[in-house]
Amino acid sequence: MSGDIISAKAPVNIAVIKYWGKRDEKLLIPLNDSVSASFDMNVMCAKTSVCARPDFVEDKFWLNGVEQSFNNPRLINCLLKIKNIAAEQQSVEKDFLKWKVHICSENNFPTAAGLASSAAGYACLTTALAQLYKINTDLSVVARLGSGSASRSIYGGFVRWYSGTKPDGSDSVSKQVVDAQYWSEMRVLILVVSETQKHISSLDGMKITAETSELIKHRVAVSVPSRVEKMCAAIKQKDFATFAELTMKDSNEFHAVCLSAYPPCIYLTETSYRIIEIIHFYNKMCGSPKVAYTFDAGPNACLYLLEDEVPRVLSLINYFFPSSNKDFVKGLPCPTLENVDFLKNSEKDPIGNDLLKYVIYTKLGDGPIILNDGDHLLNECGEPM
Ligand code: 2P0
Repeated sequence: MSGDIISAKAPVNIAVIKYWGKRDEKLLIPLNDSVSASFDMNVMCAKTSVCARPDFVEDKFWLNGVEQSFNNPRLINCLLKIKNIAAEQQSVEKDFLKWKVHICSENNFPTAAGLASSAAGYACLTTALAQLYKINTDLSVVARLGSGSASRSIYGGFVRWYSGTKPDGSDSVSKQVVDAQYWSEMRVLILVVSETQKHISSLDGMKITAETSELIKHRVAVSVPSRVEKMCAAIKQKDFATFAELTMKDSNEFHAVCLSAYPPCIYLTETSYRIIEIIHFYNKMCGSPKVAYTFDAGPNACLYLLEDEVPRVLSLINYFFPSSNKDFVKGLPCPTLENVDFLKNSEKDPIGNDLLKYVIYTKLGDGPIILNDGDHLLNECGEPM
């Protein structure tokens, strides 16, 4: 057995039905089911290389070019789980399991953008390690041990993560609802807002909310179960109006629940609220929902819309949030913008200059893949390139 290097890449996902709250903090088992879409890896992805060798003296981990402590329980849990499965399945020789590993990961999108990188990162790490140790198992369960939302980045397209009922989390798995090609017109605009505020981490926010909020009980028992079923049906029927309404209602309820924690978890900013108003104004003008917003544990908006709406919605954003950034729209090629005469008659003024840093334009994409030789982040000695 040689010290082969295995490399993988995995997608970012943004939920349309949010995960918030754990029923097991160590096993990262959620209180409720959630639904997300995985995005095109050509625009945003995590990449990871792994290698095990007899001459490595310790386990090592580099993230975005900086060596990190390996003393991270989530990282260790993922690695141990994979080694235990490999031992059970006798997929590699016993000695191989004793060799130390080197792990090198990077994201191709700025962490400063405040976008969840742990989901793509742990899905990628799990995919690469599973290949290294030649195991055959449901990787959504292993990725979940690194970060809950990573469970969903194991698949492309729309994905449902089931909370499950078993205490050991073995039925808290993700499954694909439809692949990325099924609703190929779906597009995504991520509006990265300029102001940075120090906010509570998802880990702490979920804990405070689960412990102190009365509203989360209603969300978990009543709202989410029926909304998840309606959401999966809307996706399968490509019913955009229903999809959009459910997405916005779930985002709003999630932030209301966060605000009902004590002390409250405040993630939205003035700019976030202005975005919400603009989208409702636009949808009302169109006569039906054409764009859906959703916000994670931070102020950035993620807009879901169909391809033919992109030029008009980008024009709308340009009008309300004028930017001095020459590279304002990143990702997929920016379409020619449309004139905004429809806004000039509406007596709505621009909101303010440079309130958005930039916009990432992307679409749905496939699940993780193993990369070819020549695409590694580790050199032949198992050190970062
Ligand atoms: C989600 N978020 O469904 C929700 C919505 C943020 C808001 O999953 O502690 O990094 O690693 O399980 O997955 C972010 O939380 O938390 C998240 P852990 P995670 O995408």
